[in-house]
Amino acid sequence: MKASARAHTNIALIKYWGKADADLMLPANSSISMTLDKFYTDTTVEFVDGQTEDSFVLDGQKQDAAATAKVGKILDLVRQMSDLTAGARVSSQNHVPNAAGLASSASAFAALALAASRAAGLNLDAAALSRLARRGSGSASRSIAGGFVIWHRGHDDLSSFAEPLPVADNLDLRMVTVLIDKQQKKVSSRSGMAHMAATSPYFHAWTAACEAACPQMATALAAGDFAQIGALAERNALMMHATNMAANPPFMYFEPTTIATLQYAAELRAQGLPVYATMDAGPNVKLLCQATDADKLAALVSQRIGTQTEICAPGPAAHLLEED
Ligand code: 2P0
Repeated sequence: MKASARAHTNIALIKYWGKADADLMLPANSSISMTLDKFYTDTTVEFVDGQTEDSFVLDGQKQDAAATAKVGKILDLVRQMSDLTAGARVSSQNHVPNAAGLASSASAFAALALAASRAAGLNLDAAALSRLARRGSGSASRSIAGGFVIWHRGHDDLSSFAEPLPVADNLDLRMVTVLIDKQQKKVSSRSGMAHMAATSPYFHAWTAACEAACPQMATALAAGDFAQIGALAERNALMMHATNMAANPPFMYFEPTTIATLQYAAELRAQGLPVYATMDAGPNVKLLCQATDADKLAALVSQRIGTQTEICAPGPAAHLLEED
């Protein structure tokens, strides 16, 4: 009745930004991501006979009712699937430093889906785990798989899941995370994407562009075409931010240093260093490069922008940890 699991964070190359169904957490478009080796969440779930309530401890701190209810949504789905009624003790350790400016909901809900389902005696396949993680947070569907991952938009609960994408043997990508602001974001992903979808005249153009970009990105990954991967990713990220700037009222995640970093990436590229930028629902920038350039790029960016950087390689799929 107890299991522990580890899942890694992911960064989208073609983004999920807008829902088709907020209850089932179906996205408005398919998306593609890279799972990162450096950052992950470890979670232990134990269903306790006779316990009626769930409890949730994160990084040693007991969490409030709202955070426990989010975890409870996944636990309830697992209880339905396994005919369990017992409450659960959930304990998580985030190895996603706040300072990295990376979201942890993807790794958190992926680790929870795997640990909770195994603790309940279920043996879900990767697609079923991805669907379960999706119900907690959309991007978590992609953190069940390692390497490069596509989340198929689908049209219902069964058809919306993520799976690994084949990539060329010679493709050795790195993502350099550039810390620009450690503050909690002003507009959460969930509310930002809902507001954009409801008010931005670019919303339909955005989702159509993502649907067109996914097969192009899959082809570029399979071919090991780094320049095409980078160009598609950078353009997709900027397009996502353009949809937000066209919302009513408009909002944006850019800080002055964000722009400086984007411009520096373009400058380095013009000088012959192949690097492309992406960014998510916050001001931090992630730079895509080839493994051979990663150390040099991280050093140059730290020097010019004066911020902390981390070099990430493709990370593994979510997996069970040894029992205590
Ligand atoms: C992504 N992001 O594809 C996009 C790009 C942020 C920007 O997925 O409401 O935390 O829990 O499904 O998954 C962040 O959104 O939102 C996200 P919910 P989630 O990575």
